[in-house]
Amino acid sequence: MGDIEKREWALKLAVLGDPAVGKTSLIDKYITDSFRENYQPTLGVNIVSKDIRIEEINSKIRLLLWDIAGQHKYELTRQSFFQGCVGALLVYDMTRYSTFEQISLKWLEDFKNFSRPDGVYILIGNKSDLTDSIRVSSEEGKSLSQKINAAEFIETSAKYGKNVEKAFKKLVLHILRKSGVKFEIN
Ligand code: G3D
Ligand code: MG
Repeated sequence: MGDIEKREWALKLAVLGDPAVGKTSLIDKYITDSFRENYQPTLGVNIVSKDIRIEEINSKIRLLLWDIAGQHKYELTRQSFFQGCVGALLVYDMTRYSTFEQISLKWLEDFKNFSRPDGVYILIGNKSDLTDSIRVSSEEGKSLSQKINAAEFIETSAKYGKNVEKAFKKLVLHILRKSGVKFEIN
């Protein structure tokens, strides 16, 4: 099988959303127990890399996950933040409605304006474990994801790791498929 594995990819992905929605927690949960390299914040972002295998297409992929470290600095550097970015997780906090509204008002706009025109994004409602404080229903999330043409809608809990791996994996699969690689996404 070794010689069949000829593709190697590096994908730059952004994790976007208002402060404290759980962007860094999602990334931390995702890369725990895996090889990781931390680049110290320079331009107001944290960049973390993770190497994964995608069995569906027998390929190795290096993910570069870009995480906003400071809101203000991000405003100044967002053009370089998005340069070469092929996908994003658009994250809101299910317990704070304003973070949900900011997805279409701000984060999707930025992604569309500054990243590649064929960029792929998934809508993420995070903190699904806080069941008593949920202010954004699953129906509203689903409905927004359809309205904005998100590739998927996934509710996650970074705290308990629920659907975290799935969210990143799906984003990668949708990007690969959009780039012309043929396989099924279940
Ligand atoms: P950010 O990177 O988007 O700014 P963080 O957000 O990852 O720093 O998370 C902000 C706060 O939300 C943190 O709490 C973090 O523990 C919490 N949080 C993130 N994801 C979840 C989740 O899925 N469930 C719950 N219950 N909490 C979550 P603190 O108190 O450390 O500020
Ligand atoms: Mg953070």
